[in-house]
Amino acid sequence: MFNRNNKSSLQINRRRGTSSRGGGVCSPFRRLILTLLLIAIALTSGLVSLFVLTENPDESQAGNVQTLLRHVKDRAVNVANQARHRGTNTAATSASASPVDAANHAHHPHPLLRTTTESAGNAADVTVPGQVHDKIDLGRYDTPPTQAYPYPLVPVAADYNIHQQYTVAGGKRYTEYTTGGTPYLNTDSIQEQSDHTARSRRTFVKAAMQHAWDGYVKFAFGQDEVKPVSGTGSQNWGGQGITLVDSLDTLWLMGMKEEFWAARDWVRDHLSHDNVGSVSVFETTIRDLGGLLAAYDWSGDKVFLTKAQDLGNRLLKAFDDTVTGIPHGQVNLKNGQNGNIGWAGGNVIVAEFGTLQIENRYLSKMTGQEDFAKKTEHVFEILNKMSPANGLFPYFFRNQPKEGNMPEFANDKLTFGAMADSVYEYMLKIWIQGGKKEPMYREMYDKAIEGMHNELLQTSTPSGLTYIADKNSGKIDHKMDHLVCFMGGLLALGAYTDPLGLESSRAQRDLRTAKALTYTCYQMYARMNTGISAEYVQFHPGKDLEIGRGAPHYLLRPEAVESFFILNQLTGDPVYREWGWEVFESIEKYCRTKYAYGALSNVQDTAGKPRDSMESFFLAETLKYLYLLQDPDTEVDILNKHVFNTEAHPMRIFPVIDAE
Ligand code: DMJ
Repeated sequence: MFNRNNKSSLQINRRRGTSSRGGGVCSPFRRLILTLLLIAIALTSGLVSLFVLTENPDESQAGNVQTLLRHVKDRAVNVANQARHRGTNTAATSASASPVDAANHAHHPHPLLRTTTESAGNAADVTVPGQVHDKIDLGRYDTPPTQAYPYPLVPVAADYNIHQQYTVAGGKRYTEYTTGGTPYLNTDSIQEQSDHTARSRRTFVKAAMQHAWDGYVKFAFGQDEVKPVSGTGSQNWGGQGITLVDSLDTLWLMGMKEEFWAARDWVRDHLSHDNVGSVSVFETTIRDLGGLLAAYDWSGDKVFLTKAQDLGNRLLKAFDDTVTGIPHGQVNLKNGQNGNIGWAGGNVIVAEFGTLQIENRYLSKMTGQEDFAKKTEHVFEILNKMSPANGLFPYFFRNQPKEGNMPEFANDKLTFGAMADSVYEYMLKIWIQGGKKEPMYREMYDKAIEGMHNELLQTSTPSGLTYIADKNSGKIDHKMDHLVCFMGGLLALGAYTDPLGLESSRAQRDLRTAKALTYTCYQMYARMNTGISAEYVQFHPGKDLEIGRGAPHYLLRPEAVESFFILNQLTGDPVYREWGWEVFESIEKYCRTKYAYGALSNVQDTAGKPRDSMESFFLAETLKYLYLLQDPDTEVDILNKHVFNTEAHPMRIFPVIDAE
């Protein structure tokens, strides 16, 4: 018990320069005995640890043993010094006097001395650089969850009619995920239930693909898009068969092989870029070139590679006549003429010229033609030279400056949404594609993510939703595009591949942001009447998120379900499958048409009819991610084997290609 007398003796001791609470002043003799005792304890425990380490047959530990010996010695000296200076504070001092403790508080402790109960904060100090993480025990990285996963995981009956039966509840479901923690234990039995449920759900996603594909085949086979309401075709991409090429690997991954080979025959016999006029270099690269390359990577059919090489050479003309090495935004596939987009004020867009590299590097790797890789990699060398202190790039560049041969920034708008998004994605993914051997890309990524945390990351009120705002001329704009929702998945992938290790404070920060942001994206769906997200949302104090002005539409975009898939594959948390299933049910209910699926004009209008348009990325990305999310048996492995381009086309990474 703390009483008046204790208090006064504490005060007295402090005045006399000691920190002892109850013992009074020590005699010199007692102090000497205590000092000797402490040195003996420290040396004994040091020798025990040394014995344990030298028993380890691993020769590489020798240097670490020496380090440990140094720690033991230093610690013993410290303990003696502390005892000399502090008098009788024996209990507290001896409790922290072992060399194990000393090593845990040192800057680079021996990995053998790591404990399993370290918090995220001090875990940074025990990182082993270059560590590879396969499966992660979530409980180690957050406050360890104790509660079993509480939501029912029920398989869907084969005769379930989503279109008729689903009613979206609306609202703030799963709030315990708001801050990016790990609220529940994922046990073997929960995993089994989730997988079992997923296997029944994936058949419905595949049926959705079948429905959309059938409509395309029936009304628009070989054309760019099918109009899902009127059942007609359209050549709005210059006649590149964009839906067909963009869908190839989705057909493959869903096991729709007959449809895949029929589409391959069309590519072989009819796909030609001879008469395609001016196109977007970015869109054609990510959809058409990326689609062909992934189809080649999965099937091994050379038809796709030959067509891809021809297309790649036409696209390279975008690099002609530019002194900076930054390509033009548009190129005519027929005659090679190039130019920048008028509506961008004659500028080029960082998300466009910064999102060509995965495809072109793969093309070089498979054909041996080096200029695809060289020209597109050079773009990143320039970006690296121009990189601002915070690693964040404004989205407009002048690739034809009035003087000199360096590009210039043409505005000061920062965003992880439209016009900048995928340049950050490619910083990380190019590094992964190359086997993590080109540090410049990873460093650019880490710098940008640091900048994002410092300058753009926000929290809403009242719910505390995490979002990445835009910044215009130094001023925060509290909005977030649906496009930004890819960042949840990207941040998680960055954390799991962090060279500092997943346990480092940087990776833990990024993983937490990844999960929190993905919850916000889920809320962008859950809070709407249709259960579907708007194109962008705005955040207002006290009101969380509202539909952005003039943006109540949904274009069948994939970014939120992309993050659900990545987070589920990396963390194993079944919650992402639940969210993905809700989104899928909403799409079935509100976007399905007689012939395919259509965009929505207003996500709050439950009586609204889908529009007569379906972008190819709905088949290439949205349905693919929804399917993979519910496919426990997929061969896709984003941690060890594959990299997805920004249009969801997975290709093997280079070390895997080299090994096979
Ligand atoms: C797709 O073409 C790609 O995902 C791109 O990176 C962003 N926009 C669309 C999907 O929304």
